Amino acid sequence: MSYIKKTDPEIYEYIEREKIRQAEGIELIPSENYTSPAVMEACGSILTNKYSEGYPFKRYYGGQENIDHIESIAIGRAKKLFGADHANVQPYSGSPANAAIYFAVLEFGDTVMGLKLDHGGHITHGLPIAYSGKAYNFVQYEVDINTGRIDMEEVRKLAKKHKPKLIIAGFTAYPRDIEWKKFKEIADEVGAMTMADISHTAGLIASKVLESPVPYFDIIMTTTHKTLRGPRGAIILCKEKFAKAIDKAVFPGFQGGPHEHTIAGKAIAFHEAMQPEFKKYSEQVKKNAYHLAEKLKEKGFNLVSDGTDTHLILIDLTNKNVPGRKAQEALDTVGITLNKNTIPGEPRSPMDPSGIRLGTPAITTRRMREPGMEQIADWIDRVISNIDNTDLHRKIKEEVKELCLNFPVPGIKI
Ligand code: DSN
Repeated sequence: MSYIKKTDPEIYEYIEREKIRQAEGIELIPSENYTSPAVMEACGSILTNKYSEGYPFKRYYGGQENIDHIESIAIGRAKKLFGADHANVQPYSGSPANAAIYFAVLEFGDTVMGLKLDHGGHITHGLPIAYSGKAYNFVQYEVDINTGRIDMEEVRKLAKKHKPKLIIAGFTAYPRDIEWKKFKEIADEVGAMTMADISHTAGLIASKVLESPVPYFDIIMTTTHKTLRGPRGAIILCKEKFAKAIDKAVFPGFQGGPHEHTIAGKAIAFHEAMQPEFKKYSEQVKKNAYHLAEKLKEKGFNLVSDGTDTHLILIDLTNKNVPGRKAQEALDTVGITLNKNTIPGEPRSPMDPSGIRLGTPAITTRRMREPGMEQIADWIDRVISNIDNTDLHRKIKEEVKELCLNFPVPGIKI
């Protein structure tokens, strides 16, 4: 950071502070992780200087003799990691990737099915005020309020009624396994295409800790920075018959020049994810989430769907009489970061919902194990049970810091 320190001390100061926040606090936001120093080197490399509109060996600018190889390696590794026919590694992030997929296979106004946002879906899966919801006719399915799980018979009924052209599965706040094969069967019954958004679980799927949609689904996308632990970005995978349409939709349909420094970071992350160590990591992410969920339940927390099959836990705080925002803010003060979240059938507002969402990808990267999960459940319980006790919060902050210093964050030395 010596150059930043000299050139821009103001920004340097905030990066330093953020470094300390990351090292001394517990990161439970389920969509966050600590990427490796190798990935960060690529993202901060001279590759950021280069324009490379087009695809490997078919570009609109000169000087591509290195970039073409980097992007080809990234494509080859993405295909191998997920067993896909085709990969596009250029999407800047999840939302542009999803918009490009719609642009590739739909006409504006076409009917699409996606999970409703407050039931665990994503803004790009048809939220009425978002681009997806405005450009396409989204029919939103829901989870069963009583079980917190997707009722596949309801999905089938809706599909038969609305005859969507595309069915989306894969979610942002759904703690349970997804029945990919059943989604595909329903799609086949109504002649719909299938799209999986595996942004949250891609690392667990790549490690075969969760089932993959790749054998069944037409198009699969994922961000690369969550359980996959790569740089901030996304990729699209698809069956060969969609390859041309997807590539055309990403560039020039939706994006201009690809970010080759990030693409190099993606290639490195895919290589890391193919190592035996990453499989062990993914297994532990799932074990930690299960253990944390069980400990939270013992302390009287109501979990949506009563548990988790993944890295993610959604708590309904209604019985604790503490709204999600207040819980998030109090936990922030002790150095435990998570996010307030809507619960299925949310009676409150998205800015102050009934729940909180947490997960284990980042703490597992720090090598925390089951005893750490017990400690974290205990802190969450003490903070939420004593929501206004700032003296206790100060004491817990010190305990959190002490534990964190025994579990270094990759790439952070303090
Ligand atoms: N923002 C991501 C998440 O937190 O799940 C989804 O885009």
